[in-house]
Amino acid sequence: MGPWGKRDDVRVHETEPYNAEPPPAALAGQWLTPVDAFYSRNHGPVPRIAPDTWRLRVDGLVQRPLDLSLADLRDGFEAHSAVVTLQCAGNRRAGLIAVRDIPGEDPWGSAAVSTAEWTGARLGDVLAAAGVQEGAAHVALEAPDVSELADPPQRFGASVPLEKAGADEVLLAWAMNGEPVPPVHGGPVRVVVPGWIGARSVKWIERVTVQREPSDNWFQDVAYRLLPSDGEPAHGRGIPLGPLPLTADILAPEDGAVVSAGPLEVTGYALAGDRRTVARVEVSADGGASWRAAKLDPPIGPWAWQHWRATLAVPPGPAELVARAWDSAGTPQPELPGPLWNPKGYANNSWGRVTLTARH
Ligand SMILES: Nc1nc2c(c(=O)[nH]1)N[C@H]1C(S)=C(S)[C@@H](COP(=O)(O)O)O[C@H]1N2
Ligand SMILES: [Mo]
Repeated sequence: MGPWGKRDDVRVHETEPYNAEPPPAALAGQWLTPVDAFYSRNHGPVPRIAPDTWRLRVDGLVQRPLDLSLADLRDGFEAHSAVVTLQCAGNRRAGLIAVRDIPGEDPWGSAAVSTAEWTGARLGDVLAAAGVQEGAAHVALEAPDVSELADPPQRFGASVPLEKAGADEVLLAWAMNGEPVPPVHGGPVRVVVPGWIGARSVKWIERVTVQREPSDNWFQDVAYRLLPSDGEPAHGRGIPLGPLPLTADILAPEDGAVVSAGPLEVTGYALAGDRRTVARVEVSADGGASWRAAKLDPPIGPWAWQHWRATLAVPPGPAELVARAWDSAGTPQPELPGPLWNPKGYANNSWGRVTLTARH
């Protein structure tokens, strides 16, 4: 087993800060991702926080600032569980780097996406206990991990508009797949913001501030923004990323695989954005010249991926597998990464592609 309890075969982009994704096939065909395969994205050292010393401060535009222990959170608020897929905004950046280089950012493949059952208190219930004041519009989330990658170096933070932060699905989670949230995934308590880019699901949450404006934290105000293709990161530039776009991708077979010619089982996932479901997935074994419908699992809940599978006839020789999805609003996935290229390499939701070789 590798660092932080991960499988030996995870692809480690960086050891410090720790950034790793599993082989895509480790995600295939199962709703819940085992913790040893769940991708992990960190911008600074992983803090070790003893559960009995953890505190959560709730302040800003509230009637009653709160200072909660883990016991206060567990005993004072109703517990809720939800199956939620987390996806990093940098998932599939490698496909954008293939279009044009993105210096200084890791070339994440197809597996910066994973699903767990999260259990915790609703952030909305905690905000209600504190009493949100008039004029509040955003909820800033702050963690203790200091990132040297930020300019200037600072703690990791984010903010979420009050409307989303207070929605039923947003959790202060203390359990992941029925076990205490492990340190690398934000234990003792992390925020889970379903349907939004992973960067808003702040780990090791220690301060929640209700305010008029979005957070001025570097990770909200500079990074995790969709810049114009000729733009440079700067304060307040670009579109702050929130809701995830529709994505479908192939998880097995893996890119570069050598398979037997003939019928081939292809599997993958599709994930619709905030408040949409996946309506259709099609798969091609000839680079998109011809398509077949994939068999799509029904949604397990509004915030989780849906897996799909199809059996395709693959003739001997090189082959390109392609997958594409539509969501419940009829929106198709974009075909190519080229027009999606952006300077920080976020939000590549183009058609899933895998090249392989079929042998007699
Ligand atoms: N405190 C803190 N929270 C954080 C991060 C971080 O570096 N520090 N990374 C964010 C990003 S970009 C992602 S994609 C998710 C990854 O969560 P995971 O490591 O549990 O998979 O955590 C988010 N929350
Ligand atoms: Mo991320």
